[in-house]
Amino acid sequence: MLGAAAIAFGGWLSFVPSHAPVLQADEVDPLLDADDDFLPDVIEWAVMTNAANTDTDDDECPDFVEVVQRGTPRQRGVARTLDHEMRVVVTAPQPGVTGPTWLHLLFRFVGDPSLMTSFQCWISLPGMQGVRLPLNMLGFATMSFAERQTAAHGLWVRLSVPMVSEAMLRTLLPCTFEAEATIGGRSILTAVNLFDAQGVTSSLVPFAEDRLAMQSIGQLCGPTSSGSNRVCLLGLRRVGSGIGGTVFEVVEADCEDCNELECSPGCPQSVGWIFTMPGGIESITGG
Ligand SMILES: [Ca+2]
Ligand SMILES: [Ca+2]
Repeated sequence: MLGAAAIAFGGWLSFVPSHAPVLQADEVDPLLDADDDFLPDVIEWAVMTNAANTDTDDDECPDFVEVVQRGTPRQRGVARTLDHEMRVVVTAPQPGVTGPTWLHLLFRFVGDPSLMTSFQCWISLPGMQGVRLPLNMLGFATMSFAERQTAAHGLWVRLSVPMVSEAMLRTLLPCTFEAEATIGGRSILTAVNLFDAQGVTSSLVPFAEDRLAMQSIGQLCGPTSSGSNRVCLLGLRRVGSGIGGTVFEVVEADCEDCNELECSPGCPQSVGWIFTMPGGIESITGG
């Protein structure tokens, strides 16, 4: 049974399901949320929060809020203003595990979801600048919907949509998933750039004030691993802009131990790398 928020989305999302997904008893829930903080484990991997801690940096601002605000949930800091928020995240299963990639749309509403008066989500490719490819080219099936009303942090909504396998998604790389909405008069653009980083499908994730991390979208080892992850923290310099977005050069790349849940994928040699970011860096960091 879908809630009022899903009904409100019906006018904007063409892939609203007619029924909830059904899992077999012996299947592992691909959207398992071990710490019940409203972020499935697969998302926590991709955005580098701790799947066993609802507040990774222990600053009393929940992981979900910091993630949907496109903030830095691994760095303690002052919480951003309470406002409508939206973020898009793409995840993949562990390497070698059969299953779809997922597109996740995270929302935080301050008030009724009907405040959302426009919504669009599309894919951009560097070779087709300015063209918005429809999402249904990636074969959406039944999606998952969840909502949680909180006392202090608004109404949280998550739409998770299974897509093609990671192998098929890789044929599109590099690509960008973008979502644009107007909620309560606030215009929000959020994007996730996907790259092939030394054979690993990765995206750029806010990490610190002036650093983005290159993080794999699929969990590279099991959650019980005691290994640690080395991610590449990138310093970027804007070098231009065009119809396809803002062009950045990687001017610094530091290998850093990052997430207690992860193991080492190696660090890409990234300095000098130039790429285009549709929507600009604000689409990733929230401004
Ligand atoms: Ca979680
Ligand atoms: Ca926090």
